[in-house]
Amino acid sequence: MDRVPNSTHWGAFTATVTGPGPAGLRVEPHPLDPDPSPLLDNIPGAVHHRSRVRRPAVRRGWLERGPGADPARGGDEFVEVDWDTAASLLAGELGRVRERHGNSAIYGGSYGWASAGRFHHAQSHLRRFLNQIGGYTRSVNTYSNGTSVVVLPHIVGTGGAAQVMSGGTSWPVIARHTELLVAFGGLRVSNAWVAPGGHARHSIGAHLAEGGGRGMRVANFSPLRDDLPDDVPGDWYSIVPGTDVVAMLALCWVLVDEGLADRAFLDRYTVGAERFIAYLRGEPDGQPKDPDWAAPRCGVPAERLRELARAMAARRTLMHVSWSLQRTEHGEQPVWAGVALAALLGQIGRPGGGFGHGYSSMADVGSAQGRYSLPSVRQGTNPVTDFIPVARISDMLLNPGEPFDYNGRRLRYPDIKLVYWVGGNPFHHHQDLTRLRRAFGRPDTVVVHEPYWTATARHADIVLPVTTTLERDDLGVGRGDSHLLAMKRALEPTGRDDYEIFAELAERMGVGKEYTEGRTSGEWLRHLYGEWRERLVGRGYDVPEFDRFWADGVFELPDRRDDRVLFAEFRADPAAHRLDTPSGRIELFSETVAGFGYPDCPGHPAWLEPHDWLGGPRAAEYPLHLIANQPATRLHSQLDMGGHSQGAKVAGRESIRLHPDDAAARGISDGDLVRVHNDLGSCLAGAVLSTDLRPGVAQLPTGAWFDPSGEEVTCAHGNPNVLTADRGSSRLAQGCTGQHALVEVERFEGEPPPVRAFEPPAFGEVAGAHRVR
Ligand code: PGD
Repeated sequence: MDRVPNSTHWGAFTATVTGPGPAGLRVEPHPLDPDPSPLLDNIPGAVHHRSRVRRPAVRRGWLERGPGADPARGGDEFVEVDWDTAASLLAGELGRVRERHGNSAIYGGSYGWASAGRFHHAQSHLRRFLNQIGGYTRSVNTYSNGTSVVVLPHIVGTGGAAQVMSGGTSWPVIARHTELLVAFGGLRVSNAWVAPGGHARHSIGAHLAEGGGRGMRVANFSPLRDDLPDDVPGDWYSIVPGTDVVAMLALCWVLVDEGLADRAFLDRYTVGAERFIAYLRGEPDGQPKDPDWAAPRCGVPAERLRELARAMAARRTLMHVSWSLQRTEHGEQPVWAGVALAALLGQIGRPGGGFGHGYSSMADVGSAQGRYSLPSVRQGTNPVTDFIPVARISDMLLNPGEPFDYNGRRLRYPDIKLVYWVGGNPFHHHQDLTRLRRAFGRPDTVVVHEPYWTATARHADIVLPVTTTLERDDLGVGRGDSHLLAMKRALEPTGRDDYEIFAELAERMGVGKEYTEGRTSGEWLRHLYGEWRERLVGRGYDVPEFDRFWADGVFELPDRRDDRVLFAEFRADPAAHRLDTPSGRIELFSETVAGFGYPDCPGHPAWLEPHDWLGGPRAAEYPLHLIANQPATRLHSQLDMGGHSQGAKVAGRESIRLHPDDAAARGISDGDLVRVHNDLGSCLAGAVLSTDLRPGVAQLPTGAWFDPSGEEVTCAHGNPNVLTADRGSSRLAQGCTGQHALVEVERFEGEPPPVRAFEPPAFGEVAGAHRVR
């Protein structure tokens, strides 16, 4: 067979099928990509893996007793049924819930990354279908940057926030102009392999090399030295986790104290600087936020902070905050303090200076590509107004009818009877998985479409097998991407496409024609491409017809903006390009936020102690600060059974990095099996010792498939979300705070439970009925 193009969130590739099984599938980086990601190596071992869902399956307890709350969810066996039975059970249950409880009792928030591909985007189809049957309770924001997208509009306006989040100053400008890149949260290149929908050409390494070659230095503020690649010229500021705001406030204090703050910039482009400066000086609380105050809290010596502040004022400086910092309790504060620090420097709107957010959190941030809409399936309108901030899923399921705060509003959790999840793995992504298990026991019915028997599929009542991208045709392009790719089917399908499943359900529920608009999948691809092509041709671009594009396999997108500078227009003329904040300027003090009266998010950037940090009382019992960051060997939990991900496991478990001093104090050697625990739960992991961590810090990435099958530990495989607290960032954003937890680690003695995360569940039968035909 020929090499055919395809794509993932972590890059484009070609597939060649020479025979059955993993040995007969060759996956190679797409020739377009100058710096492909090693995550592609996970594909061959995963697509044929025994953990694939092969047939529709219904939980035995649900089949026998019918819908209802059930703590057995997640531990029960399944009964495989034919498609017709599954569809009729599901259509019947959707009808029952709508009739008896109304559409707001259906939770279709269904967060997750699903797969690349513009047409077969699982959540788009779920929403389109649910909207056509009367709507659903939705979720807002993401686990990635759900705190920033709420706080930034208060600081730089909704439009300004969109500019920050959708790309900011482009990388080529940074490479050419930035002299000092102060990177709070570092620049972890493995995160930048990934962008939603894919990224055809990975180029961040090249931009960093260009900047470094010109003399740009990076100040890496992180508890992890290797949050900055070795070959990038820079300095490590080994910071106590969760204290970035402390260091930022001290840098601000030095700028003010030494007369280095740009007063003219503050007067012309900001409001609230005086209130913020009064806080820095300690007027409200008697505590100046100077480097001597900061050093014992954040672990960076006072003199280094002073020197850095002076260097920042003397050079073209980009003040950068990674998304990881806002995935914490009080995650609003590092974002706001970062903008405040950049404002004091007065370089916002200048090439290579100012503020940046999320460079190296995702491949598309800083992309030079022009922004225009991509081919998309229309989702329709949702008549149900109920929603939750996405990370409040357990709260909602456990507390129906209870009030909660969000961004100045007091809302109530709806009473959910049916949870419908596609393209996501909450038993990977959510915090405090023990609590999530309890929450998943509450609804009447849980439905999941999945290619794999993930923990989420195991916690469902009705599981429908879906195809992977290698088993269907699609259009591949991410935000800020350089190319549109033909994603061509290479393998026979296992399961069905989400589209086919919803088309069948829609037909049974009387909205078949509305859902499909009479098109097959192939016709949809042509239709979406055609609509999109027309829009681009209308803007004067030359775009080939579908058949030409499909035969070529790739189309280079037009309109690169190598010179984009965040807030350049606002700087040039702040009256003509007002920000859409109440003042029209950058708000260093926000009357709006102050007016909400949230003690956990006051009206200006501030240091607020989180529950989990090494300077707090919890550290006496749990003295190691765990960083639960993004894995470098897979995307989230996807393809954890693949070769590249498995290659980094230690003793078959996820590897936890420990500083040698911390390990020695606990009698732990490299390669030992350890038990990581706190008051929320415990997991097993394999120890890897490294001086790239600050002492007192441990690092266990997310994404090891949750395995609650052992008796002794909450997860036998090493999923850190059994240790993270299910707590919103604050009442303002209610964002995910999974990045941090305090823990203790000990050697695991005795016979460890086997890892069963990738074994399909037990299958049984229910007398006579519902057999696979
Ligand atoms: P994925 O593993 O990508 O994780 O959480 P997310 O739920 O997105 O899950 C996607 C699932 O979709 C996979 O199980 C995959 O098999 C399935 N899938 C793929 N293609 C298809 C398809 O075509 N159809 C269907 N129906 N299913 C499909 C990620 C989330 O985790 C994110 S974005 C972040 S940033 C968070 N980060 C952290 C963190 O930093 N620290 C902690 N502790 N926790 C986090 N959780 C969050």
